[in-house]
Amino acid sequence: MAKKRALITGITGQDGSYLAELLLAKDYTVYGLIRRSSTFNRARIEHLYLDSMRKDAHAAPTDIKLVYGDLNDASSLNHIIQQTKPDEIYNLGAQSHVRISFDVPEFTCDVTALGALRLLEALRETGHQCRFYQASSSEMYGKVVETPQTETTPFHPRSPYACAKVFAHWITINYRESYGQFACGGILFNHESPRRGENFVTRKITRAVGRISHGLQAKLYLGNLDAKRDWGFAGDYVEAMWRMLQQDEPDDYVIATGETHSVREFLEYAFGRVNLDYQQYVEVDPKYYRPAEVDLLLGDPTKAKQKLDWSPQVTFKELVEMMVDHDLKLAEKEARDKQG
Ligand code: NAP
Ligand code: F7E
Repeated sequence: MAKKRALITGITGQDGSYLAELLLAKDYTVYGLIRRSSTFNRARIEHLYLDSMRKDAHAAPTDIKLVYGDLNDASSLNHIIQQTKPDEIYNLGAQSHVRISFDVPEFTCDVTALGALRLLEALRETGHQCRFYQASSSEMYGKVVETPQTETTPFHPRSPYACAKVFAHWITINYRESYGQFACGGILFNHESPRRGENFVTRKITRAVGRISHGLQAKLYLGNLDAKRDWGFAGDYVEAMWRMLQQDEPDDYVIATGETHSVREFLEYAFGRVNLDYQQYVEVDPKYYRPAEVDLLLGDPTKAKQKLDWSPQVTFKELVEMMVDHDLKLAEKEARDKQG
């Protein structure tokens, strides 16, 4: 049987890197869309990319290829689809930072909302048949109208990012209904890992725990400590994305743990891991507040459990420990390098 081919947008991001690993382990040929950057930004996938060039006869080669394109550039998407002929497309590319989306709303919508449309249109125009995954988000629930949130909970987005995701989600459904496109929306609640971007709250906290423990940082400045999120592990969540595209019929699914915790609780666990009291180190800086906040998210993953046989494997406590332990090592190295 011919190898399956997958195209991942956002391959340089947290989820893209875990998904690439998963698909390579399943013997896919993986194409990753990368955009031009003035600095090298492939740290999360470097190990995979270097593996693919390894000459060691004993090492299994990985089949990953990076192609230049941009979600803001329709012609590049058309070209890449014709060139790579994927069986599956995972659209993970986005300007994904909620607070920053208030600073760059137009750019955020261009990439995050219209980027999805451009990809779907590229499929329609080229006539290329393939399965499509859209990275939808729990941020779409925003000012929640019910708890827990399910696939049928109405959306009330609270940021330009969330509004863009609502558009991308609905245009995905629209192309499914209008053109029979096999297109799925994965409504993923927050998921984190040691590869999480350092300006998201979990990683900001665990990086600070590492650096404070090694005397590299004195204080941690944060915004709203009372916000509650349903936090899972990114490695578990990319498995759900893949499972959605292996079903007989396309559908939308909530992917979540079914537990919610406040930023404050995250702080307690993270600083507790190194026997420190977070209250001695954390200060609130209103510059991290958002013009409109999402106070509480809690997902109900029952449908994913029943139809995809998916459930999260890593608990909240294990996730915090995994991230803190990783960032302690990173800080240890930073401290060593500083000493020369
Ligand atoms: P991330 O780490 O911020 O990665 C975003 C990716 O999108 C990066 O590879 C980035 O490339 C790429 N990108 C940005 N602008 C682009 C453009 N114009 N053209 C092509 N690629 C572009 O995000 P993540 O946490 O992995 O999340 C993956 C997806 O899931 C995103 O769509 C996010 O909105 C969504 N999501 C995330 C969560 C979560 O909790 N992590 C929850 C629900 C949904 P560069 O490296 O070049 O910047
Ligand atoms: O904020 C509060 C902040 O930026 C979580 C993205 O992946 O998940 C992510 O969006 C909470 C918010 O994630 C700071 O106000 C306090 O209530 O880590 P975050 P997010 O906004 O939930 C969803 C599902 C996505 O789809 C997004 O792409 O923490 N908070 N103090 C802070 N947040 C940040 N970033 N920095 C602070 O200093």
